[in-house]
Amino acid sequence: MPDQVVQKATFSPATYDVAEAKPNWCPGCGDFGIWVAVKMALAQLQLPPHEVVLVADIGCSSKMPYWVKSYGFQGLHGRAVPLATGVKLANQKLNIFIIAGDGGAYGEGGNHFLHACRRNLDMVYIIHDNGVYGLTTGQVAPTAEHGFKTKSSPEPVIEVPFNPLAIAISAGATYVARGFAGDVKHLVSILTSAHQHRGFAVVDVLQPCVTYNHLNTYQYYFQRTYKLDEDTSYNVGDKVAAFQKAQEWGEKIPIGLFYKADRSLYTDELPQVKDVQLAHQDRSNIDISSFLKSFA
Ligand SMILES: Cc1ncc(C[n+]2csc(CCOP(=O)(O)OP(=O)(O)O)c2C)c(N)n1
Ligand code: SF4
Ligand SMILES: [Mg+2]
Repeated sequence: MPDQVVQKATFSPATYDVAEAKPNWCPGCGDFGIWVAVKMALAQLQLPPHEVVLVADIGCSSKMPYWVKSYGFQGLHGRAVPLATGVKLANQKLNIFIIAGDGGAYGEGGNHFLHACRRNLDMVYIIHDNGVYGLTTGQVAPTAEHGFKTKSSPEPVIEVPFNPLAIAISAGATYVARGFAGDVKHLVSILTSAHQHRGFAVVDVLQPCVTYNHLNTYQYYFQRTYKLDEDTSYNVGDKVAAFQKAQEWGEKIPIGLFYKADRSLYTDELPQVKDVQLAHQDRSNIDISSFLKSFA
């Protein structure tokens, strides 16, 4: 009998399709491009669906796990990071992608964002940056440009916009990038390298909301974005240069990898998990009754 050849499982973007359901985003929404890019990146990385967890926030963008065949978990608005932290601490073998909108990530979850950057767990944070609270019909989000008007804020925005990349770099994120939902191929390469990075990877994605944001349109970004990766003189290890680059916005908007650094993971040093992961620890003989009694 000839030797049996064990075929290695191969995954294509279709592996992650959910046959029963199709996304209900508005036609033309940038969320479609990001959804396709996520599935293409998972395939490129050859990640088995049962080893992937999409931990989502609340919002149009955060509906993505409904339409990706993998594990999915949706929490409260602004609270995807702590949920993902719990999942990662329990089982470091899982490949975690946090899916959130700019409102959840930088507004309601802004504090979690800062501390996740300095904590450095091994996961990818994908922020759908559309400048508005899409699901609740277009109120201004933290990245909305100065002077931007919406129906809920007819007076122009007074604040300067939140700068996610500069803040992530200053707060200690070890991988900081920007993609564009209208350039799926480029976004796939960012998401793939973000996952391959050992540490907390922040990927802010420029995402046109065709219904509520008539300023930051596809055309707006097509005219302005350029690829940082094509500038051979740019050094992704130079933190000061990355911070400076993150200030560039207007006539020209860089996309690509801004900053990358190596630092030990939170889980490398956390005594409870550094040798044996929580998911694989023996829980059969744990008696918590005296602990519970202490609350009586
Ligand atoms: C704690 C809490 N506050 C407010 C809401 C209402 N709410 C649901 S989605 C949303 C805005 C979502 O905007 P964003 O996070 O930018 O995602 P998008 O819809 O733009 O993708 C808000 C305010 C909520 N669900 N929970
Ligand atoms: S409201 Fe905006 S973000 Fe939400 S699905 Fe429609 S286009 Fe997309
Ligand atoms: Mg939004």
